[in-house]
Amino acid sequence: MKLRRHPANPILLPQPHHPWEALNVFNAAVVYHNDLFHMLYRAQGLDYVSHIGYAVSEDGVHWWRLDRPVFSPREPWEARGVEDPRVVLLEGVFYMTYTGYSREGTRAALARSTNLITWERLGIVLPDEDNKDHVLFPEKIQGRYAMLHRRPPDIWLAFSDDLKHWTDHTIILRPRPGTWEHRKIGAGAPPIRTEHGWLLIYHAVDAQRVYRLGAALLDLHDPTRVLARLPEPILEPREPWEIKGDVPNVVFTCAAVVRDDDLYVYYGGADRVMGLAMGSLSELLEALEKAGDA
Ligand code: BMA
Repeated sequence: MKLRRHPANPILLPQPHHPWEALNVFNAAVVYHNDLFHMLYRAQGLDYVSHIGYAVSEDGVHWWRLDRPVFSPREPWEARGVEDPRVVLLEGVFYMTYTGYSREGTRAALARSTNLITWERLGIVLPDEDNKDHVLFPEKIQGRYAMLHRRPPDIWLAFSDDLKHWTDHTIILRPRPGTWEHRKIGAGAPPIRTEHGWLLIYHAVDAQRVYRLGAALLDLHDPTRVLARLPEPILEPREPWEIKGDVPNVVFTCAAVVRDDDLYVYYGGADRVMGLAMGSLSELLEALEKAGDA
């Protein structure tokens, strides 16, 4: 099963008149709420420091954006940027997991908001370690919060009672050597609840550092159980703006939205622009069912 690129791609470009987003806009979170698509995107100017900008859309394709970032580096551990936001609506509050980047490395951080514009920092959630690609599940599982994260090269799962202290860390998905997932994998969009299980769209890096997207299905009640995983990627770099940009050969997702049977997968192209690829949710679930946990 392959995703289909939207003909309007790329759907968001750098804005040369705004220094903070003049160079790259990529790896955005998107949530559908109150009949609108809301995007929180990673933006870089010539200094390569990442900020997070906000854009809104009626159709998920055409966007209006704010002139200024809604979230910018403030803490020492994010001095070089706030990166790769993923947003979930959890118990009526928006939570944004993001990477704080500094001289010390990358830290898995969390912020919350009720309006998607003003954000309150909740701090580092996985202290004293380089981590990223951490993504919350949009609801509690068996009474606890659940979060995917990445200790290279694997995707891990952890649980928490308070969103601050995370325990029971386990590896749930490992790269498959010799394939398009050879080097490392990381969670992409926040998991989507379906009747068959949690749909996880993730990224994988091969030996040549090409980033592709894959899909897996996790058990609804025990997401440490991988029910299915596709053998082939659902999206790989092909368009010029996916092949050449700031970092070559990258499609990287932080967001997927489901509307009826339409799956909207938002992704950064070559760390420079935002793209949109579409698929049928039922078709993807069917493909996963056929594949099993190969
Ligand atoms: C990863 C992430 C992404 C980026 C990708 C490709 O490590 O930090 O932000 O899109 O590299 O450069």
